[in-house]
Amino acid sequence: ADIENDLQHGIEHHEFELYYQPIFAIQQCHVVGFEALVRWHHPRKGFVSPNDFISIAENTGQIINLDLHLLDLAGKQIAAWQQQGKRFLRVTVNVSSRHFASIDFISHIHAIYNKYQLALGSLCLEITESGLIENLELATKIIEGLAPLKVMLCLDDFGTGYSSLGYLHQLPIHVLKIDKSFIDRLKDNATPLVDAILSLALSLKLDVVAEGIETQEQLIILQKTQCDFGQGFLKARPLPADQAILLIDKPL
Ligand code: G
Ligand code: G
Ligand code: NA
Ligand code: MN
Repeated sequence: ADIENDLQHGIEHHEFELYYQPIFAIQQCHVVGFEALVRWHHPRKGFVSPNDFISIAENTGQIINLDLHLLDLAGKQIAAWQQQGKRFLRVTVNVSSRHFASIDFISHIHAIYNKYQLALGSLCLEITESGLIENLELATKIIEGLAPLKVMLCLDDFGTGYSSLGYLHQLPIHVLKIDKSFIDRLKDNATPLVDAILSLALSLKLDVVAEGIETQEQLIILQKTQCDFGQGFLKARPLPADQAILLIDKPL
């Protein structure tokens, strides 16, 4: 209940900040965008990790308001970078799959685009696979409603959830993010599992992001595959916006 009260207070008092972790092209390592990751500067507890409040917010339903607040922050930041003349970057925001249970989500996203005059394609939404299956029909409708804005959809933690193969081709998604647990196991050569995910993505015409690249060895292995994009502490951690934007002008 503590966190529950604090969450609402925190939204109203601007205690949440988005950090931005670069996503880069796997071959040349130039930055193509960022994943936004929330940080909570709690007045009494100090820094609170998302792991300590996202699941609580999911359970209380406050995740809806929190995510919409964070989407607004991301929209404001994207607009600021666009006005500063920064080159096109796509920002990926994590959202709860709960949003895909209500058609209202379409108008919320349209409102953010209008408010900040965002360029088409500047937003990507990242969701976990399990939530989408539960709402497949409505989720499809919602994603179609976002298509005029060229909002992209990325399936997070791919490979860890349900066996996705049966419905994957039905989902109007654009990007698969290979879960870090598969990247951790990359040694000597690309593992069969990563190869399988890559060929699946290729046949479904999905982009692939390898998440959690921590070693040069992992990067080199991935550079020998068809993987498009990477993300991980090897090249860059999540950073405050003003530090993250300094990384876009040369390869990481
Ligand atoms: O960097 P990391 O500790 O930031 O993130 C931990 C977890 O919190 C991840 O599972 C991530 O997907 C989730 N997360 C981070 N930011 C957000 C957010 O803005 N909204 C939601 N729903 N989840 C987030
Ligand atoms: O659930 P989701 O995949 O959105 O969570 C992303 C989380 O992974 C964030 O907490 C982010 O900080 C973290 N992360 C990103 N890159 C790395 C990495 O290279 N190593 C580790 N350990 N965590 C990472
Ligand atoms: Na994520
Ligand atoms: Mn992930």
